[in-house]
Amino acid sequence: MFSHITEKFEDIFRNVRGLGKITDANIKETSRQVRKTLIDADVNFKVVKSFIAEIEQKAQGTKIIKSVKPGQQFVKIIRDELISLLGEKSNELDFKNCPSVILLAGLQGVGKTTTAGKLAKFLKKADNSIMLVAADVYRPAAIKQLTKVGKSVNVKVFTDSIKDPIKICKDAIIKARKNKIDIVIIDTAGRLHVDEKMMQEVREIANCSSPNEILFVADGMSGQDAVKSAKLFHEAIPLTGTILTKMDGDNRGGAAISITRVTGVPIKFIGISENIDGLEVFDPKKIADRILGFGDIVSLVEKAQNVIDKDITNKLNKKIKSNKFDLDDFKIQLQQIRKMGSLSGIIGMMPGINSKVIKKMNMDDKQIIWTEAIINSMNNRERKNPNIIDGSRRLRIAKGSGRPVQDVNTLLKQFIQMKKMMKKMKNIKNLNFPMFGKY
Ligand SMILES: Nc1nc2c(ncn2[C@@H]2O[C@H](COP(=O)(O)OP(=O)(O)OP(=O)(O)O)[C@@H](O)[C@H]2O)c(=O)[nH]1
Ligand SMILES: [Mg+2]
Repeated sequence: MFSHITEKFEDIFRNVRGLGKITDANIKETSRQVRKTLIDADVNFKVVKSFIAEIEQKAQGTKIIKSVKPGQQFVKIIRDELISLLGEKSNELDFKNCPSVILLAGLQGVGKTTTAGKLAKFLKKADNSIMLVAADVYRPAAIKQLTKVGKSVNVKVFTDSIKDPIKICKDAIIKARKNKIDIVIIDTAGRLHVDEKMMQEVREIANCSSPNEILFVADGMSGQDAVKSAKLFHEAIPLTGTILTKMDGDNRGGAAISITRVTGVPIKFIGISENIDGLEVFDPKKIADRILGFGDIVSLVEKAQNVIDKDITNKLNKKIKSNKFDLDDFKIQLQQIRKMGSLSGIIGMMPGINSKVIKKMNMDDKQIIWTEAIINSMNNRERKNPNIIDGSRRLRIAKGSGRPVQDVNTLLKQFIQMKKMMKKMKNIKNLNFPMFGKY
């Protein structure tokens, strides 16, 4: 997420932090670099203009204040302004009614149906009863897709084969009310463009379902197109928020940075993977810190808490303490890490880790898969007792996994080192993340 823009900001801040004095010349130079970085990130030009004007004016104001570290002050100005641009604080969903209705709308393929499932899972955590409503009656497989999504999160899905989304929504809400459902999430059909037909349909669905939230789902990868469509949509039907999906991709950040200022509508969530857990509450402070390369340990811990299975972790901890941790356990541990998303994404959230360092570390997610393949090629005895893996066994394992013998050697060497380390750490409370390195 945001790797390119983060790298640029890290370079800018390296110079700014060292400034002993804020002068007209270095204000000008810094804002020139910030402007270029934002433009390259596909941020809306008007947003860039007002951002630059704001930081220049505030930096001018600090010229006269005697500060111990003027450079740091300048960094703070940029951070504060970015937080303000992103909307200042998280915006919660409105749940006043019973049932509360969330209407999801957006263009084709942006991730509405996936997001409906993610939202259901997210809201279920707070003990809400949820109903998903399949109001996309046009795409042949749409109802099936939502049904599957609902099953995966164990949430009821209201479907009907009639081709009338308005009636479907009306009936769904009547049923939800009868069954005392807390939250109804309506998945609507996507269109190629924001056109009158789409608007009309969403308007009618909104009229009949009185949603507490109308959320525009937009593809974060599509940059200013996402911003434009959200703006057009909001002009026709007032939105209560946006959700930017696919933020895990190679994202320049332009949509996330511009959309709130351009539309006046807050971003409420971001989609950060294809998985059903891949939804994050949008927090301007956290995102600003990620964009600027300050890391985001809070999100990392939250993410770990969400996806890492406590029972498994406890079992592994016990094994470590009794020195019984073997390669099978190691494989389970790798699978847990893999659930958290891409390795570079995880490492990127750690404060103080420079994005260039991440690139250099060559954090290839394939390495985890390869390691699993190597472990899979071992037999039970070998996994329980790696000491018996001699030269010919190594050759067999390498062949079986399709990896060079060198990789098998490295894995075994690192596993032995890790076991030694575990032996030394007698009082481990929680398993952290050993073995991030390259095997
Ligand atoms: N990487 C990534 N992929 C996502 C995310 N959200 C959705 N997708 C993928 O985007 C594709 C389209 O998702 P859908 O949920 O079917 O999109 P939709 O808006 O319902 O599509 P239509 O109903 O056809 O308009 C799927 O392959 C999803 O897995 C995300 O946050 N990250
Ligand atoms: Mg859909």
